[in-house]
Amino acid sequence: MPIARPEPQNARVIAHVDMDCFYVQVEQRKNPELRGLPTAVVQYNSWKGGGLIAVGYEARKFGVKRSMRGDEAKRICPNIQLIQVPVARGKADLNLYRNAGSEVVSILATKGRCERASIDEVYLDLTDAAEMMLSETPPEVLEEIDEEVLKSHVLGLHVEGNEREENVREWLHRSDADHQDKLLACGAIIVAQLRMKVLYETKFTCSAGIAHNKMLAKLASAMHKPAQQTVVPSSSVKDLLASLPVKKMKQLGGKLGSSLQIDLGVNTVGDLLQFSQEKLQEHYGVNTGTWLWNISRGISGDAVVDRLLPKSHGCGKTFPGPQALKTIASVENWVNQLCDELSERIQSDLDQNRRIAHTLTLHARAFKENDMEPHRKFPSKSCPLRYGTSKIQEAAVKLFDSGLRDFLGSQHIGWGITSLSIAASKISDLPQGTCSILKFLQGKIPSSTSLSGAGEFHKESFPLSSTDDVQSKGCTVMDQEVKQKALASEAASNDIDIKFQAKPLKRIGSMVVKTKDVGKSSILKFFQSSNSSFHTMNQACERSSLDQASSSSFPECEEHSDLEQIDEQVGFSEGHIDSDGHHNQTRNGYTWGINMENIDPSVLDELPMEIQREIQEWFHPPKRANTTRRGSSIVHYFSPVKKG
Ligand code: TTP
Repeated sequence: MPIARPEPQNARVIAHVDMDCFYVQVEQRKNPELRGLPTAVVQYNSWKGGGLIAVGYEARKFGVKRSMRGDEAKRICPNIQLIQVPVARGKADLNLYRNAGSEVVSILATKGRCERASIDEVYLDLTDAAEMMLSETPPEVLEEIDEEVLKSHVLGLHVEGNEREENVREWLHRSDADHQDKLLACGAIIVAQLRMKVLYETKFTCSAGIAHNKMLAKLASAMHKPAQQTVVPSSSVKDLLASLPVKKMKQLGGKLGSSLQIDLGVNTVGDLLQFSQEKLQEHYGVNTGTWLWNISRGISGDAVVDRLLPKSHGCGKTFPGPQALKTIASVENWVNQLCDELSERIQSDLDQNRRIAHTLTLHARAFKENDMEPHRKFPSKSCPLRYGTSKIQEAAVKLFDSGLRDFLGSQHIGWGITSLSIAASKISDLPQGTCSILKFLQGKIPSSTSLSGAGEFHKESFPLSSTDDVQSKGCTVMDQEVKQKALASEAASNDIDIKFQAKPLKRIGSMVVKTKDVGKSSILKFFQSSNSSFHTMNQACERSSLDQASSSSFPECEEHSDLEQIDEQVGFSEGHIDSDGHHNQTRNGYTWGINMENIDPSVLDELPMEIQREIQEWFHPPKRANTTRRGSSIVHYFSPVKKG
């Protein structure tokens, strides 16, 4: 359910940055010979050439779309390069893409609060950076403005042919603009520089929207792709929303949007303006009614949450058509494999980021033969999560059994499973150091939701709940101290200085100078020099915002196997990453007078993993002292996920 939040009083600058055809770019960086060629990434399964999950812009010119299968794509674009997603455990292995996304996040996070919203998109709150720039080096005093900034699309700005860049320059320079627009102008400069930094350091292009809230920034980032940015001045909000079909607005793609169309005859977000707040509240309740009233005016107070790490971990697999699983044994086999992967990922999150997931959830899609109740869906089930692969497997199988019982009800008929996914959510930071043991022993880490729980899977102490019961708890924040150090060192190591503190004109200029060797500062030029086809895609492939505004679901994705898909089902917000962090345990010299031999190993086994590890370390200190942080750059948080 959307939540109505008033806009804060102070003007904000929010950016939404979205990578362009992300998996394709990752594959093209891995194999540069693919650059400039029509390319798509396909699911590994070979039926009709596999399902396309990412399509490069060169291929889009031929009409290739994500909903197609490889064979069809080949028919309309015979030269298309179809790259298979890496496979592990018989399913897509997205680590390559997750890690690539993390590289980008580590750069974007250097300029303000950063919320990683999915594998390839982030929100940035650039208010402070923009305010600082405005007070020290406002755009109106800049003599030289980077070409990438001048290429910005400013909604509502009258542009004709070659005058565009000149008009954008004037808009940026306006001394009579209101404070909000001046901040947005600063935001446009900062974002252009961040995008260029991303390009030069990772070789990936991205597109961005810059506005005064998340909702508008997200709409704008999709309006001009690839490798472009769009600014939404407040004066253009009304026009933007007037023509935006309700279904394209985030949160309105489903039942609420349909109800607006059918019950109120509303087709565009702007159409909502004709209804009073009271009327909307009458129809949809106070919260949703207020939210609708707000969004029709472009009001959205959602804050950018400081989150560089995923809110949950998930993995899944689909079994289309004849591949449907029809026996308990085959389901168990797949549940075990998914749990194996999930266990590895949450363990890695624990080791590297000191974070614990508390809830395990299983989702499935199923059908019944000769179904008398076709409306009944396989219910999602969740329970407290205990660490250790076998424990997770055991719990997940029980969740499945419980779901199947509910799904079949009293009917004794054949069934099939067409998709399975499991997720670990409600992730929180681990308490620091050995005090976690004390807290655990004092019951401060609630054992009912802890890593071990009471050991046995009793229905009373380990209740199965439907997913509706699982509340999204919002973000988990990275260890602040570690993060600040990382940010500080990241800032210190910036090749491109984008602080705008001293010698402002030169700084802008210096960036141009520093990037000269790859073409005069424009991201598109970067590609022109190495790849001519990228140039033309600029015009050919502009998409309307409408394409993207509701693109957070993965409808045709056979096995996106990550959280967009799972979170959709659980009702969580988007977000999935795997990132390295750092595990820096302090042992406060406790010995507790315990001899390891005196501890019953089975008791030890039942303790949470991190406590087991602490105890192990008292008795068997690691050979290499682990008291310093692993690397000082934020990039170290996102080094590749360790493989089993
Ligand atoms: P998107 O950001 O939706 O799309 P994109 O980056 O490929 O292209 P665009 O330039 O239009 O933004 O998705 C990011 C990646 O997520 C995409 O490259 C592949 C993956 N993905 C799936 O695996 N399945 C899906 O259904 C979708 C939508 C994306």
